[in-house]
Amino acid sequence: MTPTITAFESSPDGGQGLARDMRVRWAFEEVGQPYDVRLVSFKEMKEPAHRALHPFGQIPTYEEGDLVLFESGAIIFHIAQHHGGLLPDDANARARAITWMFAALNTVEPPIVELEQVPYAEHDKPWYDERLPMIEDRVRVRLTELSSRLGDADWLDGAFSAGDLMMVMVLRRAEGTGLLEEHPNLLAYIARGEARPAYRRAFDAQRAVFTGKSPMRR
Ligand code: GTB
Repeated sequence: MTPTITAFESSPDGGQGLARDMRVRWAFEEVGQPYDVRLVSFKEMKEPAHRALHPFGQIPTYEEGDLVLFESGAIIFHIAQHHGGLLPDDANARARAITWMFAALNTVEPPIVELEQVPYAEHDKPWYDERLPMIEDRVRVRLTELSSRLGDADWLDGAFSAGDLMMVMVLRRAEGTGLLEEHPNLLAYIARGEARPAYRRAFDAQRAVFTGKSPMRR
């Protein structure tokens, strides 16, 4: 059965591939699993039919027969567990790749998302001028630590894995902050991810939604 995911009908990023359906699309492409996409508007996301799939009224969701999932991390973990290509066979290497998925989502992504949100959510607040550099420093610390661990390796732990897929997507959300440029190895790491054919196919598919050329628009 072909799984169906949800994505923004009109992504605020204008097709830059920053919304979280992109990482799920990339995972599908890496393992060679065809998928369908149901596009939802902001209004539809908050309606009962969508909330039955996603309690927080967000995208992405995943439907396959009776199974409904939400949370991009859980969806990608599910895909990786049921197909080869995203998690190593060796048990310890597999556990480490999963650890990197969690690290991307729980340790690296939160300060990056906060840095993205503070300028538009708090720019008119009296604390803004003090808070912004604090958040920037939090991101800087995490990027410095990650850069130090990656060193001159291609991927975080041996071969490319779901941990790298997640980390590359999380790092992409820091584009435009100027902070990634402090770490040429992280820029090269992102570029390696983006150069993968599976990434390109996923990117083009989400971009086609924005340009109105998607064959999967319903
Ligand atoms: N933890 C959840 C997951 O990983 O799946 C988070 C899901 C989530 O934040 N979904 C967002 C959403 O549905 C879209 S991806 N937002 C609508 C809402 O909450 O009402 C986040 C996102 C949105 C926009 C951009 N952008 O424009 O650059 C980037 C990322």
